Amino acid sequence: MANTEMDTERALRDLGVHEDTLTGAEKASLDEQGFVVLGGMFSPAQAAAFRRRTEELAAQEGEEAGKEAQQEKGVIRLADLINKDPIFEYCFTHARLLAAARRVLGPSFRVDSLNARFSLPGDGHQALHADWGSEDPAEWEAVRQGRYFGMNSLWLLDPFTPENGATRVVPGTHRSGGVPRDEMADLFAPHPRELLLLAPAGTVVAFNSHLWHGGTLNRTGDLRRVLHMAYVPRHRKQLTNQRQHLRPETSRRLTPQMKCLLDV
Ligand SMILES: O=C(O)CCC(=O)C(=O)O
Repeated sequence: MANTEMDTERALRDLGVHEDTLTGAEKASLDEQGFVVLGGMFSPAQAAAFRRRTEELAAQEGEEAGKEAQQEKGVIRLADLINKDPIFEYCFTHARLLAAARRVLGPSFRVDSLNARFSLPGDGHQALHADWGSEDPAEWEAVRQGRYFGMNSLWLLDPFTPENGATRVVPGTHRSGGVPRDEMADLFAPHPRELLLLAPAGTVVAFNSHLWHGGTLNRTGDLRRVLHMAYVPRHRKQLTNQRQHLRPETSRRLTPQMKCLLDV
């Protein structure tokens, strides 16, 4: 059987995803708030290894860093991490994150992209936004009915503090079927219902791509580093076309389950 034909449910089962992989409270948080905070997802040693490797890549890629997907002023972005080191396989195969993706997207989804975003000191504030938009009113109606088109996650390589540019979220807005512009003249201003995600390194925050959110200003003298691990329904376009980007050395090391998740 070609790897792309492996049933996603089978791949998820093989990777340890079960009905009770997330607790009832975690599922309810994803459903109602649009995000869930998953503590202790990776160890301090793994956080240090992710920081080391992403910093090496940022130094190697220089001005080109992030170009495959997106660049942003005042921020270091890296893209296509899956092809840049086996260390990142851990991120797209983690059973608890996959269980969250299945909760939001149903059983048939694939990897969208794995990127990094480092807010530089004195920068990183973003407009409030969702990670999805469409010109098609029928798709907006689908969202209002609870059919979602993406799930993203923040992998905290540094703790999120009130000072270092923690991500802000507006709980429940994934269900609004609207955009921040409906409620705000200035998208960079605070939203009255926003909260800052404050958590230690090693935490992963999984969130519905329709949730209004954004990076905030890093007021410290240090980088604020996260990975963004995202999934989309299987029939939707990937931010990083995994078949086009797949390197021979990546292909050689991937298991059938990983190939299924990447859809390569
Ligand atoms: O890195 C963050 O804090 C959030 C980034 C984000 O929302 C984005 O780049 O779309």
